[in-house]
Amino acid sequence: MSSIFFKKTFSVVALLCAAQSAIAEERELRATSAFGLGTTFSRDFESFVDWVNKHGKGEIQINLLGGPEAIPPFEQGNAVQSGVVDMINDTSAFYANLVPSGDALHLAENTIQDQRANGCYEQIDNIHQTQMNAKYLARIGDNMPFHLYTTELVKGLDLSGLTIRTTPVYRAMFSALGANLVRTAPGEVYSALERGSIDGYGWPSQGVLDLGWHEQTKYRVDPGFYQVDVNVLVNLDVWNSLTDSQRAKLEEGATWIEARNIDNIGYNANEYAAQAKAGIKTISLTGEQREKWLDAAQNEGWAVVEGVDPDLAGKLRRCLSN
Ligand code: 173
Repeated sequence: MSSIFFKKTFSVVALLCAAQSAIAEERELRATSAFGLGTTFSRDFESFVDWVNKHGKGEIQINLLGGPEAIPPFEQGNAVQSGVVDMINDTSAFYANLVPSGDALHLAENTIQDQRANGCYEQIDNIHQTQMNAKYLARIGDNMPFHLYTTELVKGLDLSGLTIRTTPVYRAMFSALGANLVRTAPGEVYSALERGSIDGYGWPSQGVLDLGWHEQTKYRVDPGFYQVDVNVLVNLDVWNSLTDSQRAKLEEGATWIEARNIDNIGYNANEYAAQAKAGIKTISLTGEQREKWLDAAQNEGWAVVEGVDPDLAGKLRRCLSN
């Protein structure tokens, strides 16, 4: 009798312990986004978070704390590096202070799927690990080019006399074409346009209407150039402290969200139509001007990365090209 009692007590205790250790094993990662929650460049990240929270129950969860109001956009790289947060959704242009060669990412002509297949992903991951103590988990934004948007009619390739809002993405190109540059976070663009302190801004194909900037924008210059990189990064110490299975779950979510990058082709078309409807006129560069515009984008862009690290620039250029 006493032995049955013992066995029963033992198994109840064992069960309780097992349940407790399962609970203890669930990890919660605290995350922020450099872009406003609910806006274009956070939406896919929010879908990724929902995916992980649904498929990672009992194992890994993500607590999305907020956007630029939680941590200023240009500070989020430092925050994930130091472990103030565990995960961020951010573009390399906003953490260029930490990973200067990250400027290569928006120069990519291929997709993250190509980069995973040709070994480029490992190199990019390695740069993030060594330079900013972060795991490069996912890239969102493929198939979305950047554009110049203005309040003035731009004639040809000459941007002299125009003050343009930039980030490191457009700096080298717009400066080579003669523009005066002001670097601002996205949150300051609307009021800068309203005040007339800028005559235009660089921004991707998507998101202008989302932010209400169409009210202050007259023109978009075509063609677009480069390719958006919005990256999901995880503090490296946190990444290393996860179990294999927790890491695998996050990687599965990364593959899932990256597979949706292809949808951007259709979204771009919708966005251009919506911009036209909102009164934004297109300035289309053609022929030689078009070639020079695109050449300025690529050549000036790569010159920056070569200036940071010529050897690395060469390696990245090979694996980010078609
Ligand atoms: O213009 C920007 O703020 C910028 O560099 C960027 C990069 C990726 C997505 C959206 C904006």
